[in-house]
Amino acid sequence: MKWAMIATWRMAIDGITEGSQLLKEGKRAGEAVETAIKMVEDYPFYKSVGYGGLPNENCEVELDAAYMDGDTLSIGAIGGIRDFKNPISIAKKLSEERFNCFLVGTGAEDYARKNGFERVNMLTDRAKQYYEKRKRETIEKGLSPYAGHDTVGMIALDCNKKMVAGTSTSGLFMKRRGRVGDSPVSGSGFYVDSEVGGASATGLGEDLMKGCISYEIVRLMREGYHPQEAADKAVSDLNDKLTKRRGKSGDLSVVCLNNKGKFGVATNIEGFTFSVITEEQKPTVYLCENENGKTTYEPASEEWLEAYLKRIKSPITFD
Ligand code: SD4
Repeated sequence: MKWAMIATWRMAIDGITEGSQLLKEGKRAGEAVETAIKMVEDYPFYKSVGYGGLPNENCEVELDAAYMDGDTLSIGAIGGIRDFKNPISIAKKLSEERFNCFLVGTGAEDYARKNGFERVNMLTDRAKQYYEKRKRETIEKGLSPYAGHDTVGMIALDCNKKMVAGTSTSGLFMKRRGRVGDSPVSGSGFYVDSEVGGASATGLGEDLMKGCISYEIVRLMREGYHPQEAADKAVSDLNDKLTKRRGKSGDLSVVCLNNKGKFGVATNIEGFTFSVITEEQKPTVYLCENENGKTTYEPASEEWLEAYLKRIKSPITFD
């Protein structure tokens, strides 16, 4: 196995298909991850990443992203950045810094401006409509504002055996201003070490961070666990721990890849999907199920994929 890419959710499939072209040409994992995540960030109908991402409770889009190089262990991350087009590229650039490589809010924006990153209003009319709708529902029906969230988290392995991880998200819909989740936090939203493998998470950041879940998966793989066993163990251990000590666990879903190109996934929810491509496997979206701490998955059907596209583009209705 020479190269591979895996990412959370269906939304990453076009990105990893494009990114894998670069890997096939012998390009680096970092370029593949940046290219792939930028595609997710730029697509206006993915409402939890980049342009079109859902706003915070003040109707401001605040974005988190991270990039990690599995050879050098360099990390770049940003939290709560507003109105820059491609958070993943800013995070990648920050990973070149010896100091000050994790910046938040106005500091991250100053850095992005000074380094020539493109400024764009990231709030779309559609995201604003979702906001108005949710605000009304929250007031009228008492719904929890914290619903709807999906981070793109990705791991790539290139032909030089280099591994890279990247994440990008608008975080929780209706989050407090300044709230940062797990996605830009090393060990929680992502971790990668080319000597072992990498992992990335999606779900409720507040709970994913309680278990440093991505680091835990890489640690288990280093101990000899197959990626699938490592993913299942990390998710079910954290799920059980949170349930025992706090009465419940939030959504926890992960993808991981080792440096041999073998992957694993795990989830404690219904409906988790992931996208994968390897030298031996064409780009595929899988739907996951979890029973008694074991995750299984099967390829999404054509009907499912069509219904997905229809759903994400359908008009927002107010009842
Ligand atoms: C966060 N983990 O900000 C992110 C959101 C997410 O699927 O991944 N949702 O907490």
